This record gives sequence, C-alpha cells and structure tokens, in this order.
Amino acid sequence: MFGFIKKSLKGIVKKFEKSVDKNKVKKDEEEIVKENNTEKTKVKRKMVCWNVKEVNKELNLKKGKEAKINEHKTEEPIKETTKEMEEEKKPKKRGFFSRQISEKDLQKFKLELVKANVSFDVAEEIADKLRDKDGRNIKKLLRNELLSLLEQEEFSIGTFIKGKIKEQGNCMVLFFGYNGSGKTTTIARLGYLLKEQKIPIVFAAADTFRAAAIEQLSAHADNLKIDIVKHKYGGDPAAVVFDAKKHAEAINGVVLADTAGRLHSDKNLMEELHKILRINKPDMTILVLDSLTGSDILEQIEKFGEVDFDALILTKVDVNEKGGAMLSVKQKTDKPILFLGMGQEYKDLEKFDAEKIVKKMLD
Ligand SMILES: Nc1nc2c(ncn2[C@@H]2O[C@H](COP(=O)(O)OP(=O)(O)OP(=O)(O)O)[C@@H](O)[C@H]2O)c(=O)[nH]1
Ligand SMILES: [Mg+2]
Repeated sequence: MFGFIKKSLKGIVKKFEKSVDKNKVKKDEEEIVKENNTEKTKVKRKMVCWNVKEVNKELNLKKGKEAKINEHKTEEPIKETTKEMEEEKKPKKRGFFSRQISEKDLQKFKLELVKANVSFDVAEEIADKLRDKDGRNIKKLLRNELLSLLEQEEFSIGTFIKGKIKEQGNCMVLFFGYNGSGKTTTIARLGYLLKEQKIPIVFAAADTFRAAAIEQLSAHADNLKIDIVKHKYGGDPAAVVFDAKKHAEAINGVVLADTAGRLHSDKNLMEELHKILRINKPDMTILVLDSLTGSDILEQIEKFGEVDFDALILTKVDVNEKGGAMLSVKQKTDKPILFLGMGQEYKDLEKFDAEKIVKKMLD
C-alpha cells in the first residue's frame, strides 16, 4: 500500500536535502556581508618632498642647516588601491547558507507527484507551498502540507445513524458509484461494523440491473445475519428502497441501500438514480470510489456531484500502490471520506485517519 508514492516522496526529501547542500555553496557567493560593500578607502598621505638643495636655496638657508621641510610639504590625499584592498572589496562568504529548494527540483517534484496519481493542480499546489522554503525542513513541510490537504472534521456514521433512528424511527443510507467500485462489498462491511454497534440493519437490494447482483448482496446478508429486502431483476429500484424503508421503520433501524453501478454518461441509469433519491429522500448518500482509478476519479466526483452526495468511501486502498488519488480527491471536494476499503474481509473497513495516511506515505 502506497509503496509508489512513499518511494517518490522519500526520494524527493533526499534529493532536496542534497540540492540544498549544493545550493549552499552557490548561494554563499551571493551572500555578501554588507559591511564589505561599504567602501573602505585607505588614504595614504603622500609627502611631496622638495629637493633639499632647492629648498635651501629658495629659503636662503645657511649650509648645513636643515630645511624645515615639513613646513613646505604638500599633503595630498590620494586614493591608492592596493592588491590587499582589492581582496577586501571582494564579497566575503559568510557562515549563513541559502537553503531554498531550487526551482528545478520543484519541477521534478511535481512530476513525481503526478506519476503517483496526484492531479497536476494538487501537485502544483503542494510545490507552491514548498517554494522559497528552507529545504532542511522539507519532510516537516511536506508532512504539514499533506496533513492540511487530508484533514477533515471528525464524523461518526454510527452516531449519525443512531441519532436519526432516535429522531425519526429509522435512517436510510444510499450508496452509488461506478461499476465495480466496491459498493456491494462496502455495504456488507458497513453492515458488519454497525451490527457490532447494535444498530438494527436492513439491506436494500436495489441493483436490479446487473446479473447476480441480488444474489451477491443476499449472500452477505446470510453470512452476517442481516435482513434484506429484494425484488425481481428488472424491477424498479426506487420501489425496493421504499420497501426497505418500511422494514427499517418496523425494526427501528437503518437501510443500507445498494444500487447498480453506473457511468455518469449513462443517461438512463443516472435518471434512475435521481428517481430513487426523489422518492426515498435518504438521510445520507455515499459515493463509493475505487482508489485505483487514475485521474478519472476527479471526473467521477464532479459528475456524481450533480446528485449531491454527502460523503465518500474509497475502496481497494490495500492494493493501491500509487496513493496520490486520495490527495486529489480531498482537494476536489470538501465532503468527508468516511472509510477506506482495506481488503476483502468484512472487518477490512478502516476509518479515514489523515495522520495515519501521511505516516504511511512519508515514514
Ligand atoms: N482488495 C480489495 N478489493 C476490493 C475492495 N472492495 C471491493 N473489492 C473487490 O472489488 C470487486 C468489486 O466489488 P463490488 O462490491 O462487487 O463492486 P460494486 O461496485 O458493487 O460492483 P457493481 O455492482 O458491479 O457495480 C470485488 O471483487 C471485491 O472483492 C477493497 O477494499 N480491497
Ligand atoms: Mg454491486
């Protein structure tokens, strides 16, 4: 899990630290101590000595008497540049280093992120946050940036469902998403989790479209000893969900409604989804996304956003090496990610935990 993005991020951290060392030498040249810039001018007083004989003559001094040269010397300040002074004028290196991450490395970093399935926009956003920053802190900066991208408000679906049941005698949670994204498996796993919390559950087999879909959910219901409401194939899924709601009212529990996988481009199935929602008005809608989906995952969020989902569940994270999609998803929508699908078993539904994910990506 996350092997690819982890390797990329580790590589980046190392690279930055190295490049900071190189930059250090380069930038030292530019770091000029200000006082070196203030011109230091040495003024040498040059004495212009007159020829003693001429002085004597001119001054009519007696032979043997010393001329009072000092009275006649001209003092002229002359700027004289010596080799030593030239050296002094040169910029002095000081014990302070530039530690900025170079632009070239930032570009490489962006590319690495995109390779790890991070969308270009997000890669750019992260890189921008690192620009002009001290490269020695790259790991910490990266950690903070990833955390701020992934963090979300605490939400407990168990508490939410219990609250609704208390308030209105039942609750309905409806799942939708692309074909094969993991809806049915997720419903079974959530059933397992909520059963442990002693919440009465009924499954609604509202995928009346795909062959064996009803049997698949029925098998989970049998295994978990959870009630199920099902109709015939080709039946109206909105009617299945409606009947399941009646059942939930009777048992004072929650409906977990499965629906057929659909592409947003499939007009009929999208209209069908609108109908299910219109008739049954679920308390919560969850978009199930396959984390292995590349950049298409953002398009799925956008298109399913038209039916206005409340939360997300990302599946197949256990086999997701790239890991970057999660960052893109969090940037694209402010809807919470409730769980991550982490395997094939009922227990393999992990609560979304930003810190845990960042640790897996960085440490
Ligand atoms: N490794 C792994 N496999 C998963 C996970 N979730 C689902 N799968 C597998 O993905 C495949 C599709 O899962 P389903 O639950 O049938 O998906 P769906 O969205 O209901 O599919 P449709 O009803 O055909 O649209 C199955 O083989 C599941 O076992 C997960 O978290 N990890
Ligand atoms: Mg299914």
